[in-house]
Amino acid sequence: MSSQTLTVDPVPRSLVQQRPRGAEILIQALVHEGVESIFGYPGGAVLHIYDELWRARDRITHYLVRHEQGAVHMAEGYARASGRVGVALVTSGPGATNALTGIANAYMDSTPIVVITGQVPTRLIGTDAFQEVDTVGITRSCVKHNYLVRDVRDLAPIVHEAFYLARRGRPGPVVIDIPKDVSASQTSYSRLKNITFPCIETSLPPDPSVVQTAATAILKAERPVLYVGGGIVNSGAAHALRVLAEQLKLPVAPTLMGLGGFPSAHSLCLNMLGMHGTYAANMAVAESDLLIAIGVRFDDRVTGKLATFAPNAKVIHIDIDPANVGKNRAPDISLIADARGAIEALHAEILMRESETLQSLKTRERWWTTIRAWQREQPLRFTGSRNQIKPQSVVRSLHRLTNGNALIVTDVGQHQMWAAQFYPFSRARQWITSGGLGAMGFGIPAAIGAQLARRDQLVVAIVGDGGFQMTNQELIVAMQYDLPVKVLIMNNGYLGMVRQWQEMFYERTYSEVDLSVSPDFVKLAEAYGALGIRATKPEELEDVLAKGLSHHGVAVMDVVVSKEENVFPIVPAGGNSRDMIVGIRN
Ligand SMILES: Cc1ncc(C[n+]2csc(CCOP(=O)(O)OP(=O)(O)O)c2C)c(N)n1
Repeated sequence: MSSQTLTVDPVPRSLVQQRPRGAEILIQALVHEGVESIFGYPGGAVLHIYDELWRARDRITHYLVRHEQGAVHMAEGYARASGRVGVALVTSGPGATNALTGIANAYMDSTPIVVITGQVPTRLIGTDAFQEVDTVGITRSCVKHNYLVRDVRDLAPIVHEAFYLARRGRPGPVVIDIPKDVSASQTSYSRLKNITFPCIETSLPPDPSVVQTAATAILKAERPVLYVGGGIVNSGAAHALRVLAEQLKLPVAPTLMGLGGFPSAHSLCLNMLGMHGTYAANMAVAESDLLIAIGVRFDDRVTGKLATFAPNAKVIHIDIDPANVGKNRAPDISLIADARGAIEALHAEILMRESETLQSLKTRERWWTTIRAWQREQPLRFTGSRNQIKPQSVVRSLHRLTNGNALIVTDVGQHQMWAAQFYPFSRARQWITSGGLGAMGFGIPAAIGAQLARRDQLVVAIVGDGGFQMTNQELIVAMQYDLPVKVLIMNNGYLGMVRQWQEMFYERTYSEVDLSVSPDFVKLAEAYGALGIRATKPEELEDVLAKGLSHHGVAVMDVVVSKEENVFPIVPAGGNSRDMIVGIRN
């Protein structure tokens, strides 16, 4: 454990003289952190904060969401698209509980956000006061850190520490719970001193002796695979990864969260691995003798049955978070370091070993022959149709019409997997999805947050007809603040992913997955003032997509797709690559 010193800007003299109240100190600290946007929803416990926010509206823009879950997902989308810390502000009690899904989602996907929650006055805490919940207790297991601010003098240091913790090392959500009397009380405020606090994540450069051992293992391996995840995106390691992969012709298998961290169309890319991964990626991992795991956590959606995952492989695990290493699979070599620094160190070490590199490249040829055969044998494919729109072809058309450049945000379900499979990504932060938590309702608000962060990009939210009905109320936020997201509904009339499992593993007992009674999504879009258009036949698809994508404002494209399409390949839960079902149905 090391000690870290954090230097923060002092609070201006003017504030010291005026004895500002907590709410003003909070806003000032947020301004110092560079916050320009807050997604939030007011209530009794945060009235002082909203009062100050109004006064500070030329420095911080507040985006009034329509449900607190939306606020946190917007903060996540903003953070994931920009690499900055997203901020959400909600009231006590129901505000905090509504925010919980987003907080848990950010925790699972290592997204840096700060969530400020109001709390009942300190004297009422523990009395079951109106709108009281134990926010610190409720969020404990799904935050990187949380605070209950009991004294206004602690407020500014806590805010700065919260931002530091949210973005540092493995990023994640930090909650600051502020009782109403703390935001109201004034303090004579002296200059902030440096803050020192213990820190478990290392910022040291990667251990050179471990780098050497890892380089040796990589150079000696006959069937290595780079298994890379969201850590590549978070640490800005995409370029370094590409250099290393090309240096040794290493096959790259990204996780769902790692998509975009390595170009999907690159000849070394095997595309996604895991439950709905490609045959080649899953077979390569199954047959590999060395897994170079970077910024990943051996999630069960990747490993299936852990005991039989990559059974013959040695594992090098590189991660900034020591808690991640060895959690699910004991590594042979572990390197606790930032992904980018570690990859660059490996590259430099390998550069010095010319003859071993040549030898390694020779052995790689045989491995690639095997991999290419798998790719030829079982490419990603689907059966086309003349009278029904196939969901996979929707993604292919979207890719073509956006020149592969759109920032894609998805909800959760079959459409999410088809987007991951059929939209080749060319850059980091081009793909935003709810991976670890799999939270339906993520897509629309996250896309709105991403659009705010990247006004220069075309942002497309791909959602199912189920997920659309969870958070479509946030479309009015996109309208109100002129954030022209495009929403593509893959409308199959079912909770498709659940229906697929019921078809495959529950003898087609379709229990409570029928969504044929749904609102008219085109009219609903129009009710929000957005463009609403629909495609029901294959010949309408490209026109509808082209019209929706080129619309200047918010557009909702309701694409009615074949109802009982399945996502393949699929490795049944708890199985392994040998149980993979690749079959396509006609
Ligand atoms: C909040 C939440 N509730 C339930 C689930 C379980 N779940 C996973 S996928 C899915 C179906 C999604 O249906 P839809 O949004 O229509 O997308 P599709 O699978 O049809 O593409 C459900 C219910 C979930 N992931 N999140």
